[in-house]
Amino acid sequence: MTTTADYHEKIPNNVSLHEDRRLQRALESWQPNFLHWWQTMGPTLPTQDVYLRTAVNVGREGWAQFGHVAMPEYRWGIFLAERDPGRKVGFGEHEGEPVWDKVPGEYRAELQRLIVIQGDTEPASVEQQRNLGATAPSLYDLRNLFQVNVEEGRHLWAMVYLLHAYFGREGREEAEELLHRNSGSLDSPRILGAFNEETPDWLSFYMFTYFTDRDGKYQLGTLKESAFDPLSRTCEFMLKEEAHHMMVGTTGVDRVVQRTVEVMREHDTDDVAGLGAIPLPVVQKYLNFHYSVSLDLFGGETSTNVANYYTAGLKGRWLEDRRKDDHKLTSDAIMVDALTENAGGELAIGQTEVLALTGLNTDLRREYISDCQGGVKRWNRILEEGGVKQRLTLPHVAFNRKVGAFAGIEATPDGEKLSAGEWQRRQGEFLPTEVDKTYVRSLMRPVYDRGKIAAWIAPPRNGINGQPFDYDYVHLA
Ligand code: BYC
Repeated sequence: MTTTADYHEKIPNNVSLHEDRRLQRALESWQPNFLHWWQTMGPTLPTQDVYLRTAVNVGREGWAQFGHVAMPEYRWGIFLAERDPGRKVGFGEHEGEPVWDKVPGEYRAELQRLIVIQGDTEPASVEQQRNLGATAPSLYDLRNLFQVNVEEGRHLWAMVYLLHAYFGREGREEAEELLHRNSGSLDSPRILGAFNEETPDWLSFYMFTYFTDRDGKYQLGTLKESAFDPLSRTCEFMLKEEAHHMMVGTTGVDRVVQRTVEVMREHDTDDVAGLGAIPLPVVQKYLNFHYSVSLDLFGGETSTNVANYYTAGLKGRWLEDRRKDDHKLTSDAIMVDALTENAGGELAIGQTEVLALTGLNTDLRREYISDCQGGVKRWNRILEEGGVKQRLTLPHVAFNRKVGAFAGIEATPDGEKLSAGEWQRRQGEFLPTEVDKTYVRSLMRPVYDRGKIAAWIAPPRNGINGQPFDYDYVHLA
């Protein structure tokens, strides 16, 4: 069982931090460094307060308390989901054994690596989004941005807690490094590619929260299966918060598409660029970019790392307990995307059979892809209901990949292989060009009046926590 949350401590928590003075002191000495990082690398727009959801405990009542909060005073806490005392390892060679409360020595390096990679993404996204407040399309959107930011900060706390509590001096050093690497830095970048890309405008932000936060959902879903119980419980609780981030992305793109359709119909034209809306081909190019860099986040199609993680019980599959197999996969096979030789001896986009264990990144990426289809279906429904004939699509898995089987080739969004020269000539058809980005940025002017919205996006259908759209979600400084 978890203890009741202690919200009066310097670091709110439900892990009985006060019972371990050394750990408490170590985390309390990391806290000012975190706050310094937040002040220097976090949101740049000065605010008095923001209508935020704060987790004060993990139960039904506790994890979503709403109120106006001055952001630097947000109570970033450490909250793990309730412990299930009978929980057993669900897969791999330890299947059926009790889960672990401590880190087994033989898996220490691997677990630390997984936690560091997860932890590295959280502050990275805050850094990527730090300037967006200056161009928010409404107070509602501004509040959602800050909600996402403070919760990514809390997710960093979640990983830092694990590093401090279970990985000794090395863990403490890694926790420091999480504040020293920075998104896009040439000297010390963030670990994964997508987290070094810019998020310079709100269309990028919605695409990021739809596609890249959704990678978070799937990666956290596999770490929730972990035999290392504190990691599992942390991820379970993080997933609750993650749902809101994806809602921001899903409905954000909904609203962009909605507004574009309205302007297309009003003026009876597809060419809405001069009319203050975002043309559908530009939306498609942004989608192509964010989807393809997010596919890279799943690693290679085949990976011995992932096979080892699974066999050891460190990282499971998405919804492991619903899989109808032996949960060991030692004699199973899976088809994965690959470059194969065609009859003429040329490399072609194809598939190949590999051991199911080494294909686990592919298995997870496929779950993710089918989830992503849901958004495209939804956006296309808006197009259909608006009476326009264009449709959005997810590009082919080989398109614009920098990691895995297709990293060395170029392909169109339809999956047609291109030579390097053709790619150079044609990539502006598929990915946002400087002209597209400049146009989108030109639309990004802040709208900070209550109940008002920028002209390139439709208002949301619902406000936050039952409040109306014209609520005072943010008080600017
Ligand atoms: N960029 O064996 P492979 C989130 C490296 S998002 C750069 O295929 P593996 C969030 C890889 O490290 C979720 N490098 O990799 C979202 C390896 O290096 P080494 C984040 C990459 O281990 C929005 C080599 O290439 N959580 O929470 O099977 C906002 C060979 O690769 C990349 C996690 O990812 C890349 N994209 O799979 C806020 C969970 N991909 O060992 C938050 C933890 C691979 O040769 N991480 N490499 O030096 C993992 O599960 C795995 O490490 C990965 C990679 C899925 C990332």
